[in-house]
Parts: sequence; structure tokens; C-alpha cells
Amino acid sequence: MRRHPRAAVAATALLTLALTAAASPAQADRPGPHDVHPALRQHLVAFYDFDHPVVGDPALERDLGRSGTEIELVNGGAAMRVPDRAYKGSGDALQTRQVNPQAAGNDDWKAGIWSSSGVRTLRAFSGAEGTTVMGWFKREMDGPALNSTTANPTDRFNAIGLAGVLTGDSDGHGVRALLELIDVSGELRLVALGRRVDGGASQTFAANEDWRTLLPKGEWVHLAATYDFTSGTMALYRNGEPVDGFYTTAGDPWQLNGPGPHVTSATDSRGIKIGGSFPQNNLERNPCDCRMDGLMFLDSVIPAGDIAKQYRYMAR
Ligand SMILES: [Ca+2]
Repeated sequence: MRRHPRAAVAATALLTLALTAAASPAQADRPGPHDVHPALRQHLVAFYDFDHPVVGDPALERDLGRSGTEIELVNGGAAMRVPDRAYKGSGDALQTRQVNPQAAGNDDWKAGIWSSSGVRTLRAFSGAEGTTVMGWFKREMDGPALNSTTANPTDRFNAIGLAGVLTGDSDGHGVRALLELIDVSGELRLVALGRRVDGGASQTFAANEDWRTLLPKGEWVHLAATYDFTSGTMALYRNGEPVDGFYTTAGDPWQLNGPGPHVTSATDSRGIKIGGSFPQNNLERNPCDCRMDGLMFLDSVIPAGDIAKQYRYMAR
């Protein structure tokens, strides 16, 4: 049966009304106007601003990126959202920290998600040519925390975990793309650490400059790391500017010598870790006495110019 034209118009009007009504509440859930530069939006898989608790379960944080990957505020729950100004209009920040350095417990404050079968919503990082991790970080510690997993009361971890995407076979520690501070030949350095092939070796791009200068205690700093799995290159940025550095591993850790295309393993990432390893909370490693905000996980190598734009967009 043919519809009367006027009925069709009425139906269209109703549909428009329905769409408008549906759009209004969704709009309130979107990131703020100063959060995501338009140049980055199409690549934004996951984005956490720590101002969007899951309704009914404030220990979970909503993903304002396209993937809808909720993360857990492990061990501290809603208390981990603290008022602090990382950038204009930034609202609450995430507090992570070691809780009891003398005990081999599982009480450190960290965040993330882990699934043994892979997190399907993070599929954008499977078979990926590139990845970018970025966000605001404020460190409150003077070096890696005491190692709570050994009998020795004075030994320390060799790294401070910031934020990263896990591999498809990760035990909660192994990563595809990670921002962290780690000991490189006896010296702690800000690094981008990447792994193309699950179970394969990682490459590390380490900053030349002293980590305490790059991340002054008590100061908000915007960091970004890019991972180009096709060319085997990584880059670091601080407050929108490239950071000089060097690769720590000789040879071909990403196995780029064979036939391409060279992308990450075709497996769903097992999750995201923020402020220490093992988001499934079965072990403590590399805790970060830090605050973080505006954490972004993108499925592309964001060009230097767009990273600078994103920094200025937030910092203005
Ligand atoms: Ca925030």
C-alpha cells in the first residue's frame, strides 16, 4: 500500500522529534568542548575523563570514545576520583597509588580492564598499523615504589606504569603500547614501549632528558606516545612538543624483516592498564603515585601537528 504523502511527512516529523529527544541526553554524555580536538575524533577508540562514573556502579568509569570499554577503578573505587585541574574544565582526575608497600597484597589503586578471552570492544588495536596513547599525568613519587612482592623490605620495582594497551595474550603486564617510566641501563627514563607480535619482543623508545625534568613532581604534564607498527618507529611528546630519545633494543624486535603488511597480532587486546600492571588485581607491579586525566587510546599514529593541536586545545 502506498503511503499518503502527508502521512509520510508526519512520520518524518515524528522521527525527527524522536531523534532530537534521543540526542539530548546523549549530548550530556559527550566529552567537554575542550577535550578532543576534531582532528583526533575519528581515531579515538577509548577516552576516560574520570568525570563519568557508570550509573549504579561508581567504581566503573565510562568510555567517552567510540568503543564503550568501561574500566574499573581498582581497589579505591569512587574515592579515586579527586578534584584537580589538569586542564581547563577537566573536573575530577584519577588518583592511583601504592597502598601498602610492605605487604604482598592486592590493594594498590590502579585502573583498567582485563579479560582472558580478549576485550572485544578493543578490536581496533588488533591488526593495527598504528596506535597512540596520550593523557595528562602528575607524579607524586620520587622514584619506583618499594617492591611489595618480594621478602626484601627495601628493594624496588624497576618501573612506574602510566597507561597502555595490553597484548592479545597478556597476563595483565605484557603490552602492545605503553607509556611508562622504566629503568634503562641503570637510569629511570620516560619511555614509549611497544610490541607488535603477541609473545614477541618489545622495543622501547626512551627519552634523553631526565625524567624528573620531563615530569616535575606535582606538575600536570601532557604526554603522548605513538607506535608505528608498519615502519617500526615510535615517538614521544611532552606538552605537544616532540621529545628526543633513542631506541634501547638492537635488531628487529617487531619482526619487520619478513613480508608485510606489518600490523599488530590479529587478536583482541586483553585490556587496558593504568597506573600499574595487572588490572585484574591478582598481582602488584609498577604502581604509580600519580594523578591522571584525559586518557586517550587511539587506533592510528597521530601526526606531530595534531598532537600539538590536541595539547593546545586542552591547555588553552
Ligand atoms: Ca577529568
